[in-house]
Amino acid sequence: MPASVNAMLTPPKPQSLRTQVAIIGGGPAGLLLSHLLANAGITSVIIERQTAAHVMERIRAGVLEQGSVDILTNAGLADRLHAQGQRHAGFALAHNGKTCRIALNTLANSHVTIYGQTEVTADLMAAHIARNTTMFHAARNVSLHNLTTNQPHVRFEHDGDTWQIEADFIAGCDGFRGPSRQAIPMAERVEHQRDYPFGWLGILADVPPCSHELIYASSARGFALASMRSPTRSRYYIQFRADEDIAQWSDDRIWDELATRLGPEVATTITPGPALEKSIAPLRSFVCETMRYGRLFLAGDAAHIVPPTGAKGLNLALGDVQYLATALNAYINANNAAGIENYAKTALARVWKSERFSWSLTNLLHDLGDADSFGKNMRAAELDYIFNSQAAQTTIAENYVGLPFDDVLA
Ligand code: RFL
Ligand code: PHB
Repeated sequence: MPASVNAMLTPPKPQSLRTQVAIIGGGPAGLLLSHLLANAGITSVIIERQTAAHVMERIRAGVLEQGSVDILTNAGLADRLHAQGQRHAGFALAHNGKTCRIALNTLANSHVTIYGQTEVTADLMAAHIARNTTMFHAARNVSLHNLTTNQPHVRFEHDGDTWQIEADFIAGCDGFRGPSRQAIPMAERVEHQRDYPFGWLGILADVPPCSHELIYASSARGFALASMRSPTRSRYYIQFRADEDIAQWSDDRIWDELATRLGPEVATTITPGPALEKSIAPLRSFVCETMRYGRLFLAGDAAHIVPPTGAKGLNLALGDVQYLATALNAYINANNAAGIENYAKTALARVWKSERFSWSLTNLLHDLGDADSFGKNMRAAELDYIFNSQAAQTTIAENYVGLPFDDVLA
């Protein structure tokens, strides 16, 4: 990171600050929330555990729903997204050498946009640097206090100093492992969780994608996904047992495995190349009920996790933030408390539907390691049904492009 950027990120002293909304976590959810609040004339401070460079280097998601594109466009953040994002009107499901195209445009009258989370984060960071938002990076020992009073605060250590941020509200945008959710007493929250005995091994390479649309493949050797970032950059994933060691997977072995799992026809179109990045991610479904405790509101991965099969995680995070910014704006600028009262219920209703879709697509397409043959036959029958039923394809298309938003103020 250039020194000039670092200088702009350095917050002003003294060690105590007052703001309207203290935002814990400077990933996509926290960065977007701060931006939407600033657009409504509301001040915020972002407190992030990692360095700015680390946040901007994360690879992660690649698929934006049109609802997410609209949120970013209305926020004035989408110039590069519109110039560089690729619109996809469909994607393919593959099974036993056959493929079925899910036509998003004809079945759900919409599409998705391929634009990496890395790029979304870069656009958000650029907007904050231009705005000179107060952001603390590399913050340590972040803790939340007085959440059920009208004067909550956040404490942390930064650069050898202890800071206290006094706020009217705190937004917990600190991902699955952050402190915000843990600050809600156990008696006030219920956590619902499903772990899967496998993860994904992802590979990023500067080679042309094997197909102009994404391919989600169910094979006898497990799931594989062919995705992309641009016409010259590919992103692939394979299902990976939880007890496997990434060191055993050379680039060549991954390319061979992808060719086997994606099937002989697709295999001829795969261009292998050296990995720019290789990583593993566990798969998990998780929902925290509630998403509000006093003056603390959770958004994004801090409140819920979906397995990446449905491409929903980032989209849900941006959706929560849209609801939360609307709710805080109505309260702070128009003295209307409906949004902050409705936030958890409205957001969770949408979250549960995306949880259902991500869970069902994960179960359908992965090798679940069943002890008997029944589950395997159920999955094969369901895929066969989907391949031959427009009604089933429509259900998938409708969920994949993103479900509608409710009015959080209603
Ligand atoms: P993030 O991105 O985890 O950001 C949380 C931020 O909080 C910081 N933090 C703390 N800050 C202060 N104090 C602490 N103690 C803190 N602890 C943590 C973290 O450093 C971080 O900067 O959550 P956010 O903003 O809610 O965004 C969520 C998305 O990142 C996530 O849902 C997606 O990446 C999920 N996901 C996908 N989503 C999609 O919509 N489409 C996709 O195609 C898609 N593909 C994926 C994915 C996630 C993947 N992995 C790696 C889990 C593919 C993969 C492989
Ligand atoms: C990705 O390109 O990283 C990606 C695409 C679709 C998914 C998950 C990840 O479902």
